[in-house]
Amino acid sequence: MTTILLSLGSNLGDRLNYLRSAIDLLRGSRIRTFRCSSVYETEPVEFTGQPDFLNMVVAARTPLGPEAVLAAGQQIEQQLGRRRPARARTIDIDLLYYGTIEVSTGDLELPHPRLHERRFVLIPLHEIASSFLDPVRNQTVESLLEHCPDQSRVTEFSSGSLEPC
Ligand code: PH2
Ligand code: MG
Ligand code: MG
Repeated sequence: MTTILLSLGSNLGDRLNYLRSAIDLLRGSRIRTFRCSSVYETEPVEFTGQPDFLNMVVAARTPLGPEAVLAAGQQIEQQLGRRRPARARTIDIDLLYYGTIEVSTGDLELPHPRLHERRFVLIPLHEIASSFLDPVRNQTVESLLEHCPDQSRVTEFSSGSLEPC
């Protein structure tokens, strides 16, 4: 079993319900969530002219390898009606960390290469894993957040965990 951290985001339709459904479906694919951050409403980063996102981070344990986690996430995105390449999405599931492993292949880069530049990731991540040590940047999440240059708006949308967590 490996502990993983995932970032979830939605900016289309019933956003809160898509987050909730994604957690349910993860649990049904051998990705057992055990800790969820609060839900945050966040200004789109890089994508301008898009609706606001709801974002959260979840910690899970899984027997699956990193490629299988990625595939499970993509399957859930499809099940929840995500249409590529549109930028607005019902659900986006990104693998931030798979334990402390470092991977760099075509599809998979771990830790996630841009997480330290994104407040919409770091703020919920900090809520549930502030002392986690990023193996590549050799800094805790706490320190990554402190040094993050991003100033985009991130506000608490609902405190406490979503139902299935
Ligand atoms: N995801 C992106 C790009 N920009 N901005 C916010 N606020 N939240 C996201 O989840 C997000 C984004 C790429 O997946
Ligand atoms: Mg993403
Ligand atoms: Mg993604």
